[in-house]
Amino acid sequence: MLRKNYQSFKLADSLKLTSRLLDREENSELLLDIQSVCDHLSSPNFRVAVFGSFNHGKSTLLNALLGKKILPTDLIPTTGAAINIKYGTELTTRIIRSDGTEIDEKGTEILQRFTRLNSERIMRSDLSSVEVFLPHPLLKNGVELLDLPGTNDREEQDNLVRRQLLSADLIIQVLDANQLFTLTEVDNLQDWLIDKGIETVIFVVNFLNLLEIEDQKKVMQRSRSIAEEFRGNFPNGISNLYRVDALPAFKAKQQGDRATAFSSGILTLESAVQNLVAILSNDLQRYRLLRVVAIANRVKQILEERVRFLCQLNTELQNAREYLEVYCYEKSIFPIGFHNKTDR
Ligand SMILES: Nc1nc2c(ncn2[C@@H]2O[C@H](COP(=O)(O)OP(=O)(O)O)[C@@H](O)[C@H]2O)c(=O)[nH]1
Ligand SMILES: [Mg+2]
Repeated sequence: MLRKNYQSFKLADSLKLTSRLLDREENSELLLDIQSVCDHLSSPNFRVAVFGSFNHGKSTLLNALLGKKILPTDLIPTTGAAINIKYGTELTTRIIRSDGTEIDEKGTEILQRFTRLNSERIMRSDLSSVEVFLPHPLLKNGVELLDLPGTNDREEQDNLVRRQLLSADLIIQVLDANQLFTLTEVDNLQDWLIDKGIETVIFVVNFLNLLEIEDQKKVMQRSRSIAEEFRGNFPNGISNLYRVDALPAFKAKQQGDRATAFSSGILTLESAVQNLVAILSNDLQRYRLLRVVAIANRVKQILEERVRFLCQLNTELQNAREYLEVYCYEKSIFPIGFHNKTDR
C-alpha cells in the first residue's frame, strides 16, 4: 500500500512539473483536469457521484437513497451546481462563494436559492462549493455523495460535470429507460470515463415502471449487454447494472413502506453501494493511480507531438548548416566564427 502511494505521488509530481511545458491557453481544461486528478490522490474521503443527462432522476435517486427530500428536483433542468453531501450531526447547508464568504444555514432550503439553474438554464458563477451535512449511516466513514447538473444541456455544465467525475471514486450513471444509452451518452461514457481511466461505474435504469412488461424486459436485456461492454476492471461477483424506480422509491422510503421500497430496487442499490464502497476502498490507490496514468499519457502524447516538430527543426537546421558549409567552401568564404560554431 505504501509503495503504491509513493508511486502515485511520484508520477503526480512529475506530471505537474511536465505540464508546465503545455500551452496554458490551448490546454486550460487539461491543466485543470491534471490538478483535479492529482489533488484527488490524497483525498481521505470516498466520493460517490451521480451522473447522467438532465431530468433522468439523479436528484430524485439521491433523495431516495437518503430517504429524505434533501435536493431540489423538477421537471425542468434544475441542478445548477455540484452539491456535496457529507456526514454531519444535523441537517445543514454550507455555501462558499468565490470571494471566500461563507453562508451556513439549517436545512437545505437555501439550495433553492443558490443551486438552481436560472430561467435561461445558466449556472451561477459566484459559487466555490456547496455542501450539505446530515446524519445518515451511508455517509459514515468519509463517504460523500455528489449531485451534479445534468449533461447534454450546456457546455459549461458538461465541463463542470466532466471535471467533478475525475474526483469520484464510484460513479452511478442514471439512464432513462425510454431513451437508453443515446449516442451522446455512449460517447460521454467513453470520453469522460473509460478514456480517463475511470472504471468504477454502475448503471441505474430509471423510469422502467412506466413501460409495458414486455418493453421492460427488452430494455433490461439491452442494458445488460451494454453494461457488460463497459465492465472493464470492475470487481468480480458484483453487478454494474441496477433497476430503480426513483420516484416510487423516494416516496416509499419517506413513508417507511419497506415492501414498495424493495420492489422499487432502491434497497438493492443501497446495499450494492455499501458493498462497493467497502470493496473499492481496499484498492483505492490503484483506481486513483489509473486516472493519473491516463492523463499523464495524454500529456505525453501532446509533448511527443512537439518533440516531432523539434526533431524536424533539428534536421532542417543540420541540413542548412551543411549547405552553408559547402556553399562557403565553394565560394572560398570563411566568415569568422562560422567554423567554430558548426564544428562544436
Ligand atoms: N414518474 C416518475 N417520475 C420521476 C422518476 N424519477 C424522477 N422523476 C421526475 O422527473 C423529474 C426530474 O427529476 P430530477 O431528479 O430533478 O432529475 P435530474 O435532473 O436528473 O436531477 C422530476 O419531476 C421527478 O419527480 C420516476 O421514477 N418516475
Ligand atoms: Mg438534479
